Amino acid sequence: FDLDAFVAGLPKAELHLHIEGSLEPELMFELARRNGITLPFASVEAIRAAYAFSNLQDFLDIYYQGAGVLQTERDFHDLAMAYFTRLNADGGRHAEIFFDPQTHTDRGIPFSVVADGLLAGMAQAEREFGISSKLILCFLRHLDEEAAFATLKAAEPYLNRITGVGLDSSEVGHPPAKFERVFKAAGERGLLKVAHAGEEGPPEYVWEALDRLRVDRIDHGNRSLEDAALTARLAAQEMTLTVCPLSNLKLCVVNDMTAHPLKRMLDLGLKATVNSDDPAYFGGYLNANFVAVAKGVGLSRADLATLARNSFTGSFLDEEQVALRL
Ligand code: ES4
Ligand code: ZN
Repeated sequence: FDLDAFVAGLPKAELHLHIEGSLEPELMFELARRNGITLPFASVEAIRAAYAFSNLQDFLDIYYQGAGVLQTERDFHDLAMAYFTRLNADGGRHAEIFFDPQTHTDRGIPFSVVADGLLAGMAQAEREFGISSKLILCFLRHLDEEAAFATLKAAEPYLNRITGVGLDSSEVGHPPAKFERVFKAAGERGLLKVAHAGEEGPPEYVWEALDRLRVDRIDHGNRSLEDAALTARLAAQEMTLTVCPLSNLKLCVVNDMTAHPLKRMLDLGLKATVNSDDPAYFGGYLNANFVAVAKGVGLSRADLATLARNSFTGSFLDEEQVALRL
């Protein structure tokens, strides 16, 4: 069958997308020029050539550097619209977008500038493309619990427009339990909860995300497959995993796409979804991720339809909104 056309034709939602990771080198240059910032790269090609990573930290170092060009509300609005334009071209109907407020507030950009810009982009995407979206505030796990609490406080005026909290950045050495109290506080404020777990970290971090953070989804979750009791728990609970194939390849979480665990996840009855993570850095948006993993591990049309369906039933849309989009 025509894989590209089949994937393009599936209605899809994206559940694991860092908006700062959708900053393409072309827009990075434009924003640098607009804001009078000198980039340490001579050209778009030189930026792309620097995107060779051997692990998560290699990537994070360059990703936080790139985010430095984002200064104004308009910058965040433009960033969001550039992403939604790509999602629309891929047949995406809904997105739940991560943002990292600490990356910006720590360099003097107010929380309101970030949030107002992103929310304006989300409203425009709804008007122009009919794409719905939700915002998930991620805490940077390499920073301390106190900084996460300060971020939750800064978000207070926006909590009616923020759907949930997440946990991202350097995983190993920063277990979910470090953020147990701030996740509890977020839950008490009515926020849903997700956490990156089992990307580079061990299965124990996935157990902790479930039992101590009480998350509603697991982001990545790859290393869950090392623990049969854990995969049984995830399957029984119908826990959604937001899997990111091209990210896993670029960050050397898998050595080759033929070794990607997605097919095994589906065969174990896990509720997996396909997502792009940081598409500007990892070489492809939503459909490219579907196609790459489908070719790598040999997914059937039924598998692809299951993955696309899971992206809606695993989303934070209510049942009526899911039914309208399926
Ligand atoms: C991330 Cl791939 C990945 N893992 C953890 N944190 C992140 N932040 C942005 N992309
Ligand atoms: Zn991620």
